[in-house]
Amino acid sequence: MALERTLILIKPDAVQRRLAGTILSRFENKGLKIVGLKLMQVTKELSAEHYAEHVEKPFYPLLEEFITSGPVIAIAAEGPEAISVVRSMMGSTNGRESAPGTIRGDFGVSRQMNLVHGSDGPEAAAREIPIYFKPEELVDYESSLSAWVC
Ligand code: RTP
Ligand code: MG
Repeated sequence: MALERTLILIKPDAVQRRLAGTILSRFENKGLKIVGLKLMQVTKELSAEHYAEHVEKPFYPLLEEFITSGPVIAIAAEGPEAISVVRSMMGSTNGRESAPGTIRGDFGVSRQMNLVHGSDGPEAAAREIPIYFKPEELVDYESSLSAWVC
């Protein structure tokens, strides 16, 4: 059981829809530990760095427009196999196809405005967390809950 860190973004649609607390609660209730958190505006440059794998794709201009359209909440979260745990809690990309019980399945019907991002593997997490957080913005602390949820 690997202790992992992953990057979560609460995307602009979720912030605008006042769903940020609801979404953050799901991750907290699951037992993940918040080690970094900030409200921030994604710039075009940051979007291109984060979504480097998609920059040449036909949907990228709309993705850029969406992800820069308002603030996001960036979260670095830690827990056992946190990367796959977060991905499964998010659901699949398109809200219409995403299973009920997942965040995207419960709160959205859009393929693009899908509320949340999560790193899709260990390499992505290692690349993405430093895009959003300086080392000193990640907080190491003991959590007694870990004894009960890990
Ligand atoms: P994410 O990277 O944001 O966690 O989402 P994902 O892995 O589920 O989906 P991905 O394929 O990486 O796509 C990144 C984001 O681009 C938007 N998108 N639009 N065809 C389209 O119009 C389209 N496809 C993807 C979504 O916002 C998606 O989350
Ligand atoms: Mg992705």
